[in-house]
Amino acid sequence: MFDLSSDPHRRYNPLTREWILVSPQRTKRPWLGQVEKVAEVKRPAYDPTCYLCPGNERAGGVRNPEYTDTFVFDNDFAALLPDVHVGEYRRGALLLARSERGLCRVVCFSPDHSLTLADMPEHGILRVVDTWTTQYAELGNLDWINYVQIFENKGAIMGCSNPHPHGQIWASASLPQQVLLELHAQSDYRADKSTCLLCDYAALEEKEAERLICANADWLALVPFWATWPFETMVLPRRHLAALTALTPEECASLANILKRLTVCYDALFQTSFPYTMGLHQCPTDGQSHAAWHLHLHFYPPLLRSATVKKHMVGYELLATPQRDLTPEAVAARLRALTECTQRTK
Ligand code: H2U
Ligand code: ZN
Repeated sequence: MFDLSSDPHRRYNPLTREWILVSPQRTKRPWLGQVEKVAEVKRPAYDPTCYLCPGNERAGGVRNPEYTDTFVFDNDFAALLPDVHVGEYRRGALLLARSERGLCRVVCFSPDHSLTLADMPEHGILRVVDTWTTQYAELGNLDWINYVQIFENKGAIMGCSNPHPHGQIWASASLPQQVLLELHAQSDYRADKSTCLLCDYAALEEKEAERLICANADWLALVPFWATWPFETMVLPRRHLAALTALTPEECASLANILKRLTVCYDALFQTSFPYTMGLHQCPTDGQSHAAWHLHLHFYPPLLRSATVKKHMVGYELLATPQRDLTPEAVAARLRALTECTQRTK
């Protein structure tokens, strides 16, 4: 009898239409690598050398205001620029390049240098959600911006340059690769079944319960059946909606609640400030209706078995297909147990 918890198998990701390899039998193999305990230094609430703290000078000489809430500014080293030479480079069927326009911003989540999202009170996280919403609306309303990517890189291991709580926004004229994959998959699913892919998926996961981590009246946090990263999760609204701008004030507050619970449980997993890349997948802002689009958030954490041992996407994974040993069900059970613990100690 084929058993997902012990037999090697492939799983299908219906959002990107990619496959991953799952090898649960390998979790029994001995581990000879090192596991180190990391000493976490308590950071001050204000760091005079931090370029994101209120009142400090950034590279290029601009000084941050004495902000007391969230704070957004144009990235001084933007990857995308609004004014570019427009053009195309083409050599036969093989060499193709196109100019790209865009805007990049940095979002400080709090003036307090010592915090992370997990440390912030729910009302503070709600201010971050509100800021994301305003930014998505403002950037998305520019007629030449067709997609707004909001994300956070957390932890030095993820390439984050500064521990001050902050995220980024990259808004572009083109629809990026991952977004196009998800857009086509969601649109085709709707055309085929007349229902929404992620509405159907949320209902299924709620019924099966095996991969759920935590939930509230409006949101589910779960380990996707097709998760690639060991502790990857997804946050889904129960209601079919395309972007933060469609949320009610209650749904904004309950999103803050789910983000708090998920990030606290992540920190509890390896007793470390848990690194990740997280981001919102919202509807493209290209003026089309995209009725099939269902807002969701992805968390892609790099850690595998401790605060220092990370998962490497190498070898077979680069050349063939991503692979994981721990099953999404086993991971969900661990994270769920931790949310229960952290709830109890609250
Ligand atoms: P990361 O920590 O995820 O690298 O984000 C910080 C961003 O802040 C990064 O994109 C920008 C960098 O370009 N930055 C400024 O805009 N001004 C500065 O003075 C330093 C860093
Ligand atoms: Zn700071």
